Amino acid sequence: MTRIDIEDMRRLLKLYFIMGSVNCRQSPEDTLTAAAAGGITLFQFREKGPAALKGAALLRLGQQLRQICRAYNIPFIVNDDLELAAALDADGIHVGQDDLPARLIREQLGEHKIIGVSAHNLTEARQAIADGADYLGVGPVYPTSSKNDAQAVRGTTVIEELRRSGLSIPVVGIGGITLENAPPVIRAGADGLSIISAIAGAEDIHETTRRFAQLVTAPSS
Ligand code: TZP
Ligand code: MG
Repeated sequence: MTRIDIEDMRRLLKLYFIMGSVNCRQSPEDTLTAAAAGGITLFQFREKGPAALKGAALLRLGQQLRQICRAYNIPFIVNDDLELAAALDADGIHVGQDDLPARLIREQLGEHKIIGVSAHNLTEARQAIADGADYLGVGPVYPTSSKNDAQAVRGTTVIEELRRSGLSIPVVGIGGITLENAPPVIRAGADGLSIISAIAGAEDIHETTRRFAQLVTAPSS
């Protein structure tokens, strides 16, 4: 099997929902179901932090979320953990700069799995591309409280810089993105939005997701 097509990857990134149990106000299953019905295009299971599930409970939740993604035909990405990704038959994995290099993951997973890498500058972006990343997560665009060790806020400058430098790899903006501040992220050259709290913490997840979906498909965005 071959690498994901670059235009298919761009489409999947349009509304990329990320979460784990700690991010949810309702049950993770209900949260994901509402977001899936509202129009997310990709999902990442990111179970992090001191209260994160482990062992059998982690696997059980992963299996349930995996199943919801299957039902809605939404590809399922696992954050960091190759073993968990394999156990859940994930469609791909997302890694940060402190995780296993994308090159080694590509060697292990083969061509057909999606590999995403977090990049904070042009150097990291070029390295990830050379290593075989299918997409980059670039941020934090805005202040975020969903990641303890987040790097400095970049605004949209890194995304603009990547595009100015001629890098055409699919890019998703991440960090503090809301319905109000999302449009500049797309205008800067991102293919989509990556969101935790504005969806997982929303009063009405389905409606909020629907609005995000409208925003990323609107001709003016
Ligand atoms: N990486 C950079 S910022 C961030 C991650 C995982 C957290 C994004 O969460 P939120 O709640 O959408 O700001
Ligand atoms: Mg990581």
